[in-house]
Amino acid sequence: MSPSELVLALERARRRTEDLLEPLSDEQLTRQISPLQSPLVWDLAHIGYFEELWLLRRVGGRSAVSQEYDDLYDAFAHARGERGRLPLMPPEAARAYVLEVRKAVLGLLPELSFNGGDPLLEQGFVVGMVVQHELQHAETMAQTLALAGLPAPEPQREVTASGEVVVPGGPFTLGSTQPWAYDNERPAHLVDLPPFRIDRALVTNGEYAAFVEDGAAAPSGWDPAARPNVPVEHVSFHEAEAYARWAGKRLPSEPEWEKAAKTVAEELEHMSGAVWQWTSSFFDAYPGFSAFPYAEYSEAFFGDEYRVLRGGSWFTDPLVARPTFRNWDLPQRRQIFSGLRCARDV
Ligand code: AVJ
Ligand code: FE
Repeated sequence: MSPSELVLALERARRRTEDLLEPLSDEQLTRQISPLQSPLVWDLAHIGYFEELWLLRRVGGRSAVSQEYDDLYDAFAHARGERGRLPLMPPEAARAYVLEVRKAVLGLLPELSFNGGDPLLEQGFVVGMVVQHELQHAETMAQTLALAGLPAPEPQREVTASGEVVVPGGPFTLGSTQPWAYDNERPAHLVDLPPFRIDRALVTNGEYAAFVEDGAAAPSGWDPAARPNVPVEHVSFHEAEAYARWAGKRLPSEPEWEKAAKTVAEELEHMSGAVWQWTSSFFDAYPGFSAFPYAEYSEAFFGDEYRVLRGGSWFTDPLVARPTFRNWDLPQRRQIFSGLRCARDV
């Protein structure tokens, strides 16, 4: 990526943040809308804080704008549901802060060398990390708005495909070697899978309605009368797994999902751009993993608590929604834009 492409990526992420927040009142920005989500003004200032920390302080060697931000805007210092009680910057100050940081970053970028052997800078990695961080928080804010009953407009995405694709057995490369891939996508390595079948289509509201009528709980905020041919959204891992079992199928494992995305993508509908797709896999390290550049992005969440989602939602930016990108959440969570695609053994 050239320096001007880095600037364009930073600006694209910022536009998505601003598009979401611009119409909102100070009350909407500062309110603790849900215990599962931060107040929106926290996400905004945290976006600026992350950019300041990595680009201005770590890379640029600048001193901190405010020592207090290391506590207030560190994601590990306070639970999401408690952030509304912190002495956060009010919206106007948060807007001024993110703008101040961005102006300094745009001044710094031309001074940096992106091919001088520093792994943080190599091919713009740290800028890509800041861009993807902002885009991911924009999606988190879109989830918060949906919980507040102020959802961002979703594009139409009717399910039209049906049937299954057989993915032949054999080895494929799991993971990424791309310069902006996260540590959890590395190292790329060969995985040998037995053959499996995967559905061409996502599970729709109409299909899920039949499962609900059969006695299952309805996803929160889910309107069975609305758009039966649209992918079901806001289902938890437990619900997704139960649906697949009820349908005589199962969830794909994470390697199965990625193998399908890398080998039969053109036969499958909505691999990204509709809903995140639950897999049966726990979020864990690939063999040979090493945390880079900080353990709190991925490593802190490895283990048997979090399940992996793949693909990307209608909100997810293409800079994030690559076939190797790994998302994760707790199995009971359904505030994310999550649905499912079924698989089964051959
Ligand atoms: C990858 C979406 C699970 O939101 O917790 C944002 C992304 N990491 N700031 C999250 C993230 C640090 C992360 N997810
Ligand atoms: Fe963050």
